[in-house]
Amino acid sequence: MTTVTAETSPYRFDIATTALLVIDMQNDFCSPGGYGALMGYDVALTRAPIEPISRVLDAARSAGMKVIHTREGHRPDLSDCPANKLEHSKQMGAGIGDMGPLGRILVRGEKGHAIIDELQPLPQEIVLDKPGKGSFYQTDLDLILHRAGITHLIFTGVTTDVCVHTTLRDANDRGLRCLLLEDCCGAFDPELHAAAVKMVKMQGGIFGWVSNSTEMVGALAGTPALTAA
Ligand code: C5J
Repeated sequence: MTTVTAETSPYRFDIATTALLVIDMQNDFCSPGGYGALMGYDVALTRAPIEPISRVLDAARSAGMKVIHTREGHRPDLSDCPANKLEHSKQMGAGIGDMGPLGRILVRGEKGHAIIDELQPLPQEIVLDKPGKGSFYQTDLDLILHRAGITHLIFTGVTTDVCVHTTLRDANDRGLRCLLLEDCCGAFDPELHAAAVKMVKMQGGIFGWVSNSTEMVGALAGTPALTAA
């Protein structure tokens, strides 16, 4: 059992039944010329978590923890892109499927859709493609977690208020014990990042626990590594 100092109480987990989620650290959200930047947002805000995530990833990999990366995006024919989402993106001047500096916006296989170079998945790590904000919606995440016996999820990625929060709330409803690492998440509006973090902690931790990369790396450093059976 590993314990991390967290709000609103210590977070206790076993490496074998815990997964690290790295949500949507894609060029479309984190790089100049991507979807977020084309909507007019500052990607410095979504790049801020790269270094802390990288440290947590290293520690989680060394400990033998399961790592799952997600990517938001759509099929090239946009047949899995709901009309409301498409319309909204066009209103924002960054139409899904339109050509941008990083290829077609939020389309699978394009440079913008790819995970940023700094956080590239290892070959054995799961990469989950999702059409929505939540990572459970129209994906096999639930099946993957059940099959692996995962009961605890550690949340990192972007954006705190949208894809991270939607996934965390859904995971909480499914009975998973969720820990958000606040410096490992970022949003296009710092106030919304702070509010999203605060929401997790309301009512004594209504959606889960909140900690940070330093506490998590420290906790993992003191935990014997899980070796493959
Ligand atoms: C958004 C996401 N913000 N990954 N997607 O549109 O949070």
